[in-house]
This record gives sequence, C-alpha cells and structure tokens, in this order.
Amino acid sequence: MSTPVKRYTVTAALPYANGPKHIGHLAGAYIPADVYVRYLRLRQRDVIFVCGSDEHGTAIPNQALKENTTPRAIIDKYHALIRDSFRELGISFDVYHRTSEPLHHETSQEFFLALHHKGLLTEETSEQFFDAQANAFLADRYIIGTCPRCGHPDAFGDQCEKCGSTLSPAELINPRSTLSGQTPVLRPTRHWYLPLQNYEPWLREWILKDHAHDWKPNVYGQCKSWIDAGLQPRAMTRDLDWGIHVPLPDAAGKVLYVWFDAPIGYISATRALFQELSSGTRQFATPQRDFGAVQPDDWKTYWEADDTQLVHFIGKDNIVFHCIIFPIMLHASQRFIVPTNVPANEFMNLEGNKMSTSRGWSIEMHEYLTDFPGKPDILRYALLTNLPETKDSEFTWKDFQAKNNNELVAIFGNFVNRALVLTQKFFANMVPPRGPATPVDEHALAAIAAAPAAIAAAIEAFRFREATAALLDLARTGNKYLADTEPWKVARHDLPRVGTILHIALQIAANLALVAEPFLPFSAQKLRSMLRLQPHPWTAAGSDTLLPAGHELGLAELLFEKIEDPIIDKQIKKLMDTQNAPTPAPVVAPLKPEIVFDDFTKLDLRVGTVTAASRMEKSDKLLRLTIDDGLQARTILSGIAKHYTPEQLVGQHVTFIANLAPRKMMGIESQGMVLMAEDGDGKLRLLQPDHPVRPGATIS
Ligand code: B3M
Ligand code: ZN
Repeated sequence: MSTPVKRYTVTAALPYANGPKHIGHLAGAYIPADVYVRYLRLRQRDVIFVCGSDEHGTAIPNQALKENTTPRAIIDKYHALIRDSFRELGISFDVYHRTSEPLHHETSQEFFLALHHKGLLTEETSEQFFDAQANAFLADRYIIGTCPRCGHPDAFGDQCEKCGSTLSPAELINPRSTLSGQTPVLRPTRHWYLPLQNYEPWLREWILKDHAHDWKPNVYGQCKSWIDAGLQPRAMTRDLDWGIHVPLPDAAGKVLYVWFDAPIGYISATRALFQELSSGTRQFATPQRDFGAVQPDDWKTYWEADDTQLVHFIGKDNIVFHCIIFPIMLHASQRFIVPTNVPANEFMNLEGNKMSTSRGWSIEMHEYLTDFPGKPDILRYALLTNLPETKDSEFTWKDFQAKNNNELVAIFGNFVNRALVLTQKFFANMVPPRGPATPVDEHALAAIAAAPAAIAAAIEAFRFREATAALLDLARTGNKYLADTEPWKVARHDLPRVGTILHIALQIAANLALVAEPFLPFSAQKLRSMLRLQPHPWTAAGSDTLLPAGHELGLAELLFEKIEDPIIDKQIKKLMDTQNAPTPAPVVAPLKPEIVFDDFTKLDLRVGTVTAASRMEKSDKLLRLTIDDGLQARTILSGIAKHYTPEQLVGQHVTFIANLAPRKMMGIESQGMVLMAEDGDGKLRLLQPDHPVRPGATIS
C-alpha cells in the first residue's frame, strides 16, 4: 500500500473495432485518460499509455453480417478509423495495439494456460442455446426475446436495452435466434469457468476495505453490489468461430471469452510497445522522455512491480470487468499487479437522448474532425467541462458553441491576444522589464503561484472538470488583470507602468501555455510558439519568470475563433435529420449509487408549514418561503415559481432539509431546501404527509 510510486501504467478501454466511436466514448475514458497522462509526463513521471482495438467477441462477426463482408475486413476498417481519429484529437497513446495480433493471441493463451495449470479453472458442461438451422451455439447477443422485467419484446440475451437489466438468455420469454429467427434449443456444451466466488474474501479486503476512500463512489458502489449479490463461476470460453482458440487439445470450435482476452490486450500492447522501443522501430509519444535504454523485457516492470500504479480509464458499463473479473485473473496469476484505481465515468447524453451509433443519435469522432477541421481542442474543452464524472451529463451543440465563444474565445484567447498585441505595439514585441508591484499586481502574481497546485491536485484526484475550471480561472485572472489595470489607457502617461503590467500579463500567458498542455495540447503548442517559450516541466509552472525581460515574442495569432450560429444550426439539423429517430430517454431517472444508512441519517429532514410566500424580483423560478419549523421562522428559497403561486402555498405542509448549509441566492440567504417530486414531464409537486402534523415533525 505504502510503496512509493515509481511508474504508471495507464490504460483506456479498448474500443470494439465494429464501428466508429462517438464523443460519448471520448468523455467516458479517452479524454480524462489523456489529460492524466500528459500531466504525468509533464511531471516527468515514468508513464506508459496503452490502448488498442478490441477485435474479438460477437460484435465483430455481427457487424460483418450487417455490412455483408468478413470479420477481418471489419476490424481492419474500423481499427484504422478509430486509431486515426484518436490521433487527430491528440489522444497521446504510446501504443495503439490490436487484439488480432499474433502477440496478443500468444499472450492470452499463455495467460489462460497459466491459470489452467494452476488448477484455477473449472470445467463444466451446461446446456446452452443452439440454433439447429444455423448449426451454431448462440452467444447471448444472438438471442432476443421478451424482457422478463419490463416486457420489452426485443431484449438481448445478456441485457435489456430498454430497462437496463442484466439478463441471461434462459430468462427471456419466447427466445429466438437472430441468425435464423428460429426458436433455439438447449444442447450440452463444455466450458472452462473462473470460480469468481473463491475470490470474494480477497475482493472484500482489496476493494471494499482498502479502496473505500480513494475509489469514486460510483465505482465502489457498483463493486459492492456485485460482491454483496454473491459472485458466480463465469465461463471464460465460448462456442464461436471468431476469436482466440482455447489452447487445449480437446477444445476444437471453442475460443476465449472476449472479456477474458480483451483486458489482456493491455498487457500485449505493453509487450509490443517495448519490443518496438528496444528495436528502435517506435518512439514514446513524448519525445523528451528519457528513462534510459530500453530492453524488450522491460514491459514486465509495468505489470509486475509493486511500485507500479495501474490505472484503468473506462466507462461505467465496463466496471465489473475491470474491477472484479480482470483483477481476479491478475491476482490469481500470482504474477501481475492489480489496478490502483479505476476512475470510471458515467455516460454522456446528447441533446436529451442516450448517445447511440446504431440509432444514428451520436456525434462520431471522425465526423466531428471532418466538420471542424483543426479544432480538436474545442471538443476536448467542451467535453472536459462537462464530463460525466459523478452522474450522466449532456452534450448540446449550443453548449459547445457557448463554451467556445464565451470561455475559450472571450476569456482565454482574448486575454492572450491583448497581452501580445499590446507588447507588440508598445515594446516592439519584447517582454518589457518589471517595475515595483502594486496590490493588483501582487494579486495576479499570487494567482500565478497558486494555479498549478490547484490544477494538479484536481487531476491527481481524477476530478478533471475541476482541473479544467481551475485552468480557465487562471485565464480569467489574466483577463481581469488587464481590464482592471487598463494598460491601453495608462500608455498615454506612464509607459514604464504599462511595461510592468504587460510583463506580468505575459507571465500569466506563459503559465497558461504550460499548464494548458494536458487539456488543450494543440492550443498550448500554438501559444508556446507565439510566446517563443521553450518546453518546461510542470515544476516550472507557478513561476513569474518564465519569460525574461528582453525576450522577443513570436507572431501573435488568434488562439481561438468564434463559432457562428449557422455552423451550430447545421449540426443540430444534421442530428435531427437522422433517419432513425431516437426513442425518448426513459421517463424514470436511473438509480443513484447505493449509500449506507449512516449517509441517510446525516440528513435532518422535517415537515414545516408555509406561513408566507412571495415572488422574488428578477427571478421567474424562485419563490421566497417563510416556514414555521416548530422552533423559528426560516427563509427558504425554492425554485417552484413555475409550478405554484405564492397564494397556493401559504398554509401548506412542506418537507425540507433542515441542516443544509445556508446558501445565498440573489442576496438572500436560503436556510434549507424544500423537497419536491419531479415527474418525467418536468412538473414539480410538493411532498406532504397524508395527515396534518405539527411543524418541526422529523422524518425518518
Ligand atoms: N471493447 C467494450 C467497450 O468498448 C470493450 C472494452 C474492452 S476493455 C479491455 O465498451
Ligand atoms: Zn427490460
């Protein structure tokens, strides 16, 4: 636990090479992973960033069927498309491997055999669905039927996409094969199982105890419910003709389960990376990285040494595989380390609906790159400020436009441009010397000094939204500094003072160029060349001497450009025009992660009586309520003006949180929060006891 960290192995989920990937995938795993890795590299930590295509599983032959081609053609096509999109978006993998590579087949088979020889896999014969007409056992995905939970007629054998339940094919009502449409029959077949239940005590210790505080609550919560529900043996092989052959003599027609081989893909990718590095056919993504001569076997320390931190970036649908099944495989091998953290994100919706490539309701990475050439940083920024870190989030084109126009252009770009253009105008494009500092200068200098630590702390805690906000705060400080000091006016009477102001402003710009690199790598590079700033390690950030007086600046260009309405309207129209109109999102919100009873008892919930209610000036949402809580009259501001008139509320019981920290809104302190029921139609309704109670009645 307390071993000092020597190196990092950072992985991002291997995308299925069965189609293009959309911006929801980027927000789930790849953008946060890239920010994390770029930051670690700037800190000069020893880090590798591995990813690649997941080219097995039923998803691939399925797509081949749809496109009337071979699985091989499918993986070749989409591997290249996805790899290139990632590259153009600046996702800086050290290696982007493929699970169809012989090296990966070898690595997976070795892994399987190692477990098998240790006697850790059990062999069992079970009845599985077989399509007699197609003469094939049916993978769960190939069986559809009616969902036993919600009645959806087209639920898959492993999951119902309508209600989200995890299913097994035997649970489906009226199952049918997607290959032939026939009702499948049960046939015995033999498979190798990993008895997950044997590792429950270890999982309880490792996750539920050791990672109770450093794993994200959404991840921890999912793991806990899996463990508490009781683990079952899970088949690690499948009857399928596409995949990695089970390396045993009596296993013809059987392949490794895709979720057995795919995560091993991280290991094969690492092996490939070090093979190529040592033979000189590949470089690390960061040129300045130098950790000495590389040997082919060096990959091992990244997977075997206790002082390596293994971090998996994934979306929430992959949690069980990365936190339970793969770690059990790693642990059981008695050879490999297990992840230190799995900072999984929730999902990002698009304009009010679930993102889905198959339903046409998505923004594919490669389409974005075609429609917005040379602008990967805007997308990175719009996603970073809106990552689904604690709950599902939502991408809208209007928000994308606003983030660009109001933040990147109006704050970041505007500040940098003013600092550079004024230096050009008054100081022949050379950094002017700095005179004595006034309080407003001191304030700006303090912001420079404080920003890197704030950004770093947020990144290291996997809070990338917060880190991005801290980055923009530094730009905002710069913008405000110029607005407050008005060097363009001072220039009429005090040029040395203008010099001081611009000197400090340019140090802010230089700091921005440095700390923005993980987030906005292309713009950071552009800004560096505008400032003619050499690359610096992260430890140089916070300094107010990055640009010495007399240093000559480069050419000032616009860092960001405004996006006009027609461009955005076109994107919205394109989405609305998609043939397959989306089915509306479920009316009932998904459950939040589980909490313990203690969490609940922290809330002081009470019933009170409304004694007065009035509208708030300048707000069409808020009502100001006076509530008799049994002890006193308290003021609560509630966003229910669209649903109730003040008159309707006086005399009513309301339920409220009594111990919520007071919060000031529009100049008035709200001392609590009134609870409301929200229906799918957006209407809010009061929560009331079914009999009158005295004010102050507690709720438990
Ligand atoms: N290909 C599933 C997915 O793309 C799967 C991830 C594998 S990570 C080892 O969601
Ligand atoms: Zn269902």
